[in-house]
Amino acid sequence: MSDYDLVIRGGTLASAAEVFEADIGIKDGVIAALGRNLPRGVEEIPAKGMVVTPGGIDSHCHIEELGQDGSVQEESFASGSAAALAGGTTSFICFLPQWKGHGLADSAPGYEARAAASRADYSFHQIITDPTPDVLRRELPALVARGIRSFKVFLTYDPLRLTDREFIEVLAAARRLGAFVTVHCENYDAIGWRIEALLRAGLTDPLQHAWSRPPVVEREATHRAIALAELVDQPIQVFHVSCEEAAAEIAAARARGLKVWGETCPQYLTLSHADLQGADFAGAKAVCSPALREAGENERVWKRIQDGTLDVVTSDHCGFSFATQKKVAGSSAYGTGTAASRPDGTPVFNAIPNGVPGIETRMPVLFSEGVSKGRIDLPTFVRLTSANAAKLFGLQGRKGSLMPGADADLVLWDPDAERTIRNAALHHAIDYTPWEGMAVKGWPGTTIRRGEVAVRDGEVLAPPGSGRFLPRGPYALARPRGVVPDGFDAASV
Ligand code: DUC
Ligand code: ZN
Ligand code: ZN
Repeated sequence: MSDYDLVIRGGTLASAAEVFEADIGIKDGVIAALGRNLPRGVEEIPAKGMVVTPGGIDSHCHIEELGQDGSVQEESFASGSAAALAGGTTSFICFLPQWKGHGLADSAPGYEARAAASRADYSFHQIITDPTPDVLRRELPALVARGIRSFKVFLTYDPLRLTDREFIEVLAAARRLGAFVTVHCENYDAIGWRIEALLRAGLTDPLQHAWSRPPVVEREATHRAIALAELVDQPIQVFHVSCEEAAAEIAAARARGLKVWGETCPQYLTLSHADLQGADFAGAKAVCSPALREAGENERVWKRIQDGTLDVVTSDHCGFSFATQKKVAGSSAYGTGTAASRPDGTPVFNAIPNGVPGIETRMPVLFSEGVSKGRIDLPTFVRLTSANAAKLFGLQGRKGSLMPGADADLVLWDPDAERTIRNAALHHAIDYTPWEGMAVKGWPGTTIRRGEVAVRDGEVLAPPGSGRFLPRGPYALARPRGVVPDGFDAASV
């Protein structure tokens, strides 16, 4: 009888630390051995000339979220996870909504059951919009006990944002529970003030979305989030850093020894104000928050990847189809909530739902723009797309690793494959991609999830419901430093 169910033979393996030639032996869904000339497996996949990386972890994506107004995001767990796997992502962390005025348990009923349709493995960050004493003292401990060990808070968006006091209460609850906090950093009042002035001036195009929330708005909120996390002594990750000004705040905090991390997304590495313009309202396709910046900013964000300040790249996949949502006045939690339309029926900039679809293109765009163009090496690519997310969110050892004992989540890349990104070939439910027509070098041909071939030559084989929920237990990185002002630990009383 063979030692292995599957052997990936002769690939160039890229881990978070090194690149080396070896076979991978897989047994019962986990990596059993790495080495040269492993004995034959029941199944064999030749990988000579291929680069083999851990399967991606997309630790920030919005899938099938249920709005308080009864709306359901178009991207379902079945379609979003097909897209994830086709792009090399084998696990993702999406969001459990909390509706304002509701507890956690009675928000978005049935959401976890919907997630069970996923083809990729998955976990949740709990969004907290209404941190009542019952949520903080009763519901959050129960949630953490179920393995949902990270929270997301917004410092902007009307139905979602927390005041500073509420944010502090969430940080303190996370500290007591050994949970991790992720933060959307933009200044709510500053954005509101700019929006009103832009509308008064008759400036309503998609580009004005960026004008309504310039980098200083993100920098201020990033600084404040870090300061409040320091006050409470709670580790945080700043989500979707779009500009040098915000990244510099994170670098300064890390230099002082604070437990602060920064994430960015392919849109902030490749797109700019130019993408917010164009005929037929095309700029709406690139409306997301934080907003895209002026062209030179992309390279400054790359520099913050290269110096390690930004150490995770996620998609922030948040799909709204162009024809049915972006182009039509309506309201979304991810907008400023007004539904005003212009004479031609297109919405004013602040009524365009915020978000871009990118769960499938995240890894190929980063591989091409990063590895193939020489901006980053393969181990950095692995850290950015899986290994660091595993560390930050309590999945280390299980996911994002090529070490024996880890789940056999693997991607076989043809590093020389040249493709043009076309929405028609993607698997998501959204009617466009902001990377339409982009030429990329390097493509994920085969994706293996827990030892099974989930995607072969672009064909998704993993059925809906084959993904597993990933409960997350306590881990060192989420522990506080033990440094509080005046030695008084206000969170513990
Ligand atoms: N930003 C987006 O663009 N969409 C979803 C949420 C967010 O913060
Ligand atoms: Zn956000
Ligand atoms: Zn998001």
